[in-house]
Amino acid sequence: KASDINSVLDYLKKNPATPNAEYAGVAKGKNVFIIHLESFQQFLIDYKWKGQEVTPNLNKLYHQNDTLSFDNFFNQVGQGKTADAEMMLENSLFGLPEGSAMVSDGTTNTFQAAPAILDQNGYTTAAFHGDVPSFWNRDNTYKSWGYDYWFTKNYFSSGKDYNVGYGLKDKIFLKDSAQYIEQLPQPFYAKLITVTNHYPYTLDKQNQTIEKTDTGDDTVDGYVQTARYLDQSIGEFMTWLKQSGLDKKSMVVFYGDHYGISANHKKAVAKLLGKKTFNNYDNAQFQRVPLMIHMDGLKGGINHTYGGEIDVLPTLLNLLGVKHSGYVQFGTDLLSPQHSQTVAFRNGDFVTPQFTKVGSTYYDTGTGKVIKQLSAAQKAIIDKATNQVTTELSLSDRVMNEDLLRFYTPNGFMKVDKSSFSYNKKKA
Ligand code: GP9
Ligand code: MN
Repeated sequence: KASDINSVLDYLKKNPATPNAEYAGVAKGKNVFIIHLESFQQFLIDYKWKGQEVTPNLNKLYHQNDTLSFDNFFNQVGQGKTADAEMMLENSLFGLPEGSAMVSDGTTNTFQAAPAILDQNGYTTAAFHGDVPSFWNRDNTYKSWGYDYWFTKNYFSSGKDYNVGYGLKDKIFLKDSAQYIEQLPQPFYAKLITVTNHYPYTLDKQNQTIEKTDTGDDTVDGYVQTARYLDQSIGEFMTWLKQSGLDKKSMVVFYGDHYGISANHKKAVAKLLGKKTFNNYDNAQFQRVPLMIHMDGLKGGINHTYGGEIDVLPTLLNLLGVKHSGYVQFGTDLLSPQHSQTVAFRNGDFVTPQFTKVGSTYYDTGTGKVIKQLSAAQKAIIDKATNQVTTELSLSDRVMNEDLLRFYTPNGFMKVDKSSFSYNKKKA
């Protein structure tokens, strides 16, 4: 019922984080690119195999002065994988404990998502993906989120060997997307969802430019090859961006959506990382994914703040100078001095700069040692973090399950009219 949103609003009001003032509006009016790096984990950054960097283009971006890079940024997805990442990135709402919220609620729920917010701030909004429009119910969800355009499969070239795994190969996909992007009225918000670096990490011979790793685990060893391919596609994309002149007028955000190698492959991962073992603590740390915000003139550097996918939207809105106080967002600006560094995983585990919780075990995040006996002071900190994590997950679940945003429209926001969007276009 309508009043149920009040407990959510009360909680958010009592736990504010004032956005960083120095960075407020530094990207005002810029085009925004959201580049979804499929299954891309942070450990790949600067990772070398056979003496070669696996991802030289992303490494370069990571270290550039005008890139704000985060090295303690975690994926927080559940079963919804890519869909959960998208939900968090563009709504600052968590995915659900089971299934995918985009599938169960994307069609019917009311949202106050990034595309709608930016559309109402003068932006054109478009999403791009080289797969069918309906995967993860995107074709319906994106209407609820207010995307003006949804470019998929039928908009792009096709041919023998153009596809691998879940869709169009990234290089073709990004190249084909460019011709549409150049026609978008500016400023635009464009999300590009890559797919080649997806399990089971297969790639045609002519695109393999680095050897497979040698862990002997078939589902792991192709990962560096598809990651290298994705990296090259990003390199080509950045070259285009420069040639088109859009680099001067745009902010480009890169993020990894979730792990590429699951905890089922402990032995192989230990080998990749040059470690003897790989335990639950290591696996929690292994959930780091890239978040890099690149823009001409941006005061960048490697930022060590702990945060996760839930925090991206408030961070970006602050950079864009778009007001978002009063919005139902469970994350906070990563650059805010009051940003909470407790990173929730979907199952209630969490990581903070001090502690890592996996099930009923607590580790020292710095050393990886199990804390056998919690001191009173440690217990107090952990109880507080646990409370925060369970409260935020359950409040977010209520918003999703009970469609609570239909009862609340933030000041200055106009409810999205889903029926005004139609993404149908058949190949001529
Ligand atoms: C498919 C793709 C994959 O369209 O985005 O989703 P995932 O399997 O990573 O959740
Ligand atoms: Mn994914």
